[in-house]
Amino acid sequence: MLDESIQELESRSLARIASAKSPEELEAVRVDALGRKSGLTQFSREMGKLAPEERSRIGKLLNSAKQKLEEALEVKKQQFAEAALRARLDAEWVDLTLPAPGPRRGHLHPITRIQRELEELFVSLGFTVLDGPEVETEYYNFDALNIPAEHPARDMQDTFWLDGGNLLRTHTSPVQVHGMERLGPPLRMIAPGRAFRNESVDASHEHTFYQLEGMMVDREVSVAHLLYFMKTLLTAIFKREVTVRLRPGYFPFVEPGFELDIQCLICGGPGCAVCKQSGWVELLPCGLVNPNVLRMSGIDPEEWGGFAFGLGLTRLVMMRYGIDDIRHLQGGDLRFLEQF
Ligand code: FA5
Repeated sequence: MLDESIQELESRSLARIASAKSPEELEAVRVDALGRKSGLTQFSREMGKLAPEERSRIGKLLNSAKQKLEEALEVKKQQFAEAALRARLDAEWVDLTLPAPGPRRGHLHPITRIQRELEELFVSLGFTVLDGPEVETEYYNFDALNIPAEHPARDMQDTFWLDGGNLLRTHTSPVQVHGMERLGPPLRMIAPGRAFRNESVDASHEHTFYQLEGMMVDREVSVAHLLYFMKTLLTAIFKREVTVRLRPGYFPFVEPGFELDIQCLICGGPGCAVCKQSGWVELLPCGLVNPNVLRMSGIDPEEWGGFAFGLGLTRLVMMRYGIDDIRHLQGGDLRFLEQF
């Protein structure tokens, strides 16, 4: 009776071991066959009831069954371990002869790139690149540009005022004044940099954006000079024909003043969020320097004349790359920046 039960348990367990599909299944067989509560352990408890010669025979049978099961379990366990190792080696295979991937390189921000292109262009035309403070006094941002206190033009640019009466410059035009004061005529300068306005943000307006100021002061400067430089600038950046329109524009520091608009390159003309459905984008206000401005910076307007322009650099970058929302540019999202 007991012999048969032992043999039956042995062959059943061997079959289960052979067909086990996972280490967990194997462990379940081990517990059933050799564990404290089941299988062979049960039988060895019953041995006490047997006659001595029977006891030794059944004892040998039990030992041999136990040994065979332990061996079979061990062999199967090894097979699982080897299979796991093989799978890992396959998955984590590394070709040490492959060249290492290069280091991840950063690159220039599109605004910086266009700014540098423009700096190179203007330097080649005899202009000096100037830098100016972002925190300005009222005098440089407004008064010296012919915009005295109470002048309605102050409301054209919503200002971030700072404690103590200073402000974040609303445009790069104050650098014209620093340039005239420091260098005097004749003068050819550009000043790229940030401007700040306390206005609501949309697809084409940021509170912080880039402008590039330009100024030329010399004898006999005319609108023809101004237009020549504006055309040279746009051709250099777009490297193709772009449609522009010139219309009168009012800025207290130029007379006459113009707005140079570019046909929207995002929609091509029919209208979109960037051009506010108008088909045109304000890009390059400009004009001949108002004699008052020259005078205030110590330059005699009887002897000298000049032109000035205030390029919307951020908008130019949008047009050049077809960026349909200004907020992408300073949003800090690398997925956007990696496209350039
Ligand atoms: C000025 O800031 C004048 N200082 C420009 C100027 C200089 C005129 C010299 C004449 C002579 P305006 O406020 O229009 O002008 O701004 C100039 C350009 O900056 C705009 O055409 C536009 O392209 C850009 N700009 C203005 N406000 C924003 C804004 N909130 N976000 C992005 N770009 C802006």
